Amino acid sequence: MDERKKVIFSGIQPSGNLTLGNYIGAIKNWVKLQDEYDCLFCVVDLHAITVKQEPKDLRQRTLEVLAIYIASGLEPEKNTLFIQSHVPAHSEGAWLLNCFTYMGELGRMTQFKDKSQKYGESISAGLFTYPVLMAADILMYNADLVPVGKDQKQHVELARDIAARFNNLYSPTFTLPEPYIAPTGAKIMDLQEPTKKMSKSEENANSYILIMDPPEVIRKKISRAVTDSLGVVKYSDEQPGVKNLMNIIISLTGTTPEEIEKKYEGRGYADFKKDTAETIIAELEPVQKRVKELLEDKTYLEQIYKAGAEKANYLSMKILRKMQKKIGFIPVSK
Ligand code: AQP
Repeated sequence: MDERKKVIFSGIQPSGNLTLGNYIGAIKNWVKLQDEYDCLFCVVDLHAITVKQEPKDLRQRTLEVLAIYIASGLEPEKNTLFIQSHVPAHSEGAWLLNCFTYMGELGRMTQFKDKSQKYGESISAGLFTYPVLMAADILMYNADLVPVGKDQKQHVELARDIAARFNNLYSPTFTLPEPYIAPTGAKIMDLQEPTKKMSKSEENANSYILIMDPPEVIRKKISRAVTDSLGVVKYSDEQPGVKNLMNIIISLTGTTPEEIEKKYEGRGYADFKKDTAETIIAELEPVQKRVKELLEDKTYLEQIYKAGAEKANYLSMKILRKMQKKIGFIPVSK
């Protein structure tokens, strides 16, 4: 019988301060998976530079993301927690995989289409090839499952196609990864435009809740969240703003849409919004406190990312070497 635990890989880019969308759609689900799977969680700093980053901010945010992982409940003893740029096989693997990926495939990626519209002429080639780097992240560990929000499903499917292509061309090398989309919180929406997803790089700060937002800011942002003029708390696609706030409560408390609808029957939106804000605050306050403590103990964080990189380097180099050999590169003699 195969005793090997299934492997999970996932990561978040330190391209901005993390939002409640990242927390609910990614980290909170990861925490639930850490006992059952062999997990690698990475701060994907190489991905972050596909758009312009201030070096000082990038450094600070990279450590903050690691601290958020730990503070949210990812145990360093159970998981491999590391920083992507500390493991060169990601970049090297991405180059090799680039040569097995078609331009047409990359051009069809929704995220690229969205972002290229946003950045126009000054779009980097990195943003175009970003899904190949993501494929390398996943394939360098032969990950079975990749927990992501709905927005990233297409990228995991591309990683699967690239893996299958390589396997068919040479011989079985990669496990074909599958996206793992959690049943709730798969897509938390923008508070101002609830038909688009909440994003950390959005310019309007009222559009998102940050994991590190203080309670008074959370209350203000939720009170300003766009709803509608119907005045009924109902879980309906016709009321995307209300539905989004309900989804936030559902993901954080495990309650059901019916229970929420019943609770606020005939009460309008004021109490509903107030309670939504308090639910978020109750969830985030302990995380924020722990993040601050961790950021004051840089030596501890360093220990974690060094140990994580050591393990990730060992695992990923084995697969990279295999790829190189199959492609026909001459191995370095021992
Ligand atoms: N709004 C969201 N709802 C649910 N899940 C979300 N994720 C992001 N936003 C939401 C999930 O968080 C993980 C990390 O995402 P990422 O930072 O690597 O990239 P992203 O998906 O591009 O996230 P952002 O916040 O929108 O970043 P920017 O603005 O830099 O592009 C992924 O699993 C993602 O699904």
